[in-house]
Amino acid sequence: MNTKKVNLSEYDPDSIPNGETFNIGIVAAEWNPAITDAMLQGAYDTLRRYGVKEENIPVLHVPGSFELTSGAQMMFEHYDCDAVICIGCVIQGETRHFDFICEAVANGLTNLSIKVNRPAIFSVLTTNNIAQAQDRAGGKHGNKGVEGAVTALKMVHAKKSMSNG
Ligand code: RBF
Repeated sequence: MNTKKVNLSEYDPDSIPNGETFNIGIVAAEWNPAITDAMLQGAYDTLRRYGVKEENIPVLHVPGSFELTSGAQMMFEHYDCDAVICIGCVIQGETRHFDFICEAVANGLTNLSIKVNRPAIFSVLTTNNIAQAQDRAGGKHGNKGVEGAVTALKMVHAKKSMSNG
C-alpha cells in the first residue's frame, strides 16, 4: 500500500489507549529549537489529552540528537518510565555529520529499547532543509511529536495488556 500521502497525525481518537496509569517521559534535543519545541508541545499535549498525569510526564532537554539515547537511558533509570519519546531534528548539512548522527540515534534507541524492554520512541526528523522540518512540526505533514505520543501510548498499552498490568 502506498502510504506516501497519509498524514499520521490525523489518527482515529477512539483507537488511542487511555494513559492515566502510564509514566511516559520526553527527551528533546536543543538543536533547531523552533522545531523541537513544537514537537515537544505536540507530544506533551497529546499525552495529557489521553489521560497521562502531569507528574507522570518528566521532560529532559539534551544538547543535540546524538545525546537522545543517553538522555532516554537516564529517564528509564531515574523515573522508571514505561516509555520515552525522543524528539530531535537533524538537518542535512555540508558535512557527513547528518549520516553519523541519524544512524547513531536510530541504532542507539533500537538497542536501548531492547536492553530495557521498554519502547524508546524515535521522533527524530531527518530532513534536507528547515522547510521540510516545519512541515512535520505542526505544518502540512502534521506534527511528528503528536505521532510519537500516540505511538508511545499504543506501545505501553500493548505491553501492559500482555503482562496483565
Ligand atoms: N544535532 C541535532 O540535533 N541536529 C543537527 O542538525 C545537528 N547538526 C550537527 C552538525 C555538526 C557539524 C555537529 C558537530 C553537531 C551537530 N549536532 C546536531 C549536534 C549533535 O547531535 C551532538 O549534540 C554533538 O555532536 C555533541 O555530541
